[in-house]
Amino acid sequence: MASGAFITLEGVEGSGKTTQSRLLAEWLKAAGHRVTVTHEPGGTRAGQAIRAIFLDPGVSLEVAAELMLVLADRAQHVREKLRPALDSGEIVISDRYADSTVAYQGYGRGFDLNLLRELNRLATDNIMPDLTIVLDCKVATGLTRIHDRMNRAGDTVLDRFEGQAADFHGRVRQGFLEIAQQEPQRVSIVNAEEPLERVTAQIRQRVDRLLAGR
Ligand code: T5A
Repeated sequence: MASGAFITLEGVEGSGKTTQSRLLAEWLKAAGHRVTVTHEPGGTRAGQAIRAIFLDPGVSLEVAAELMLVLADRAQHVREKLRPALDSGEIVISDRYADSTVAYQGYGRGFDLNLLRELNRLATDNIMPDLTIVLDCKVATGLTRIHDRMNRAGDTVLDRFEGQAADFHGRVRQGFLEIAQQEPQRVSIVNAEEPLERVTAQIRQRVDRLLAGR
């Protein structure tokens, strides 16, 4: 049985997961916790290779192949990184995890949700987060942030998911909201339209509650 705490951040593109994962880790470390920050896909060496194919807009993938890739990434990630860190008592923060598969490949691509839950069970080895924060914002807000970030970096190429139509991203957003509705004990929604500091404060409040109850 894992003894650390497992926190995931989920949400649509550009909702602020990467930024908030970093800020949360800094805050927890300053409070004396041992923390691992990681992400999916790509949290391991094998995962980095998978991520490169998974996101490459020049690679055409059948949706079943897309699903298998992200599950392979997770299976490796859990066994190589997440479980050892949790077993050693660390707080693990993952930028995306199993809920992303339900939202993107289930609600977005149309895969059977029960089948995805079974496959997730295999990939995760039954390790589920103690707390999941869904950073919820309008699809347009997130995509505008991505475009602004790309402009600042002089980047012009959207990845395979960023380039999907708005209705795909709308279904993904709906997926996250429904997951939160189905599992209110684990999943908490934070309004990611709010200014950065306000979002950070909301996340800290929920993490404080989790840690106080342990
Ligand atoms: N995927 C993944 C699946 O299809 N199935 C799966 O099972 C899994 C695990 C991963 C892709 O893979 C798909 C989903 C994804 O499409 P990725 O590159 O890891 O791709 O992309 P994302 O996880 O979507 O991460 P992004 O970097 O695109 O977005 P973030 O992390 O949500 O946003 P962040 O923190 O980088 O912020 C974006 C910009 O907005 C600003 C930041 O400063 C930054 O410039 N920002 C704010 N601005 C104003 N107000 C706020 N509150 C802000 N918060 C952040």
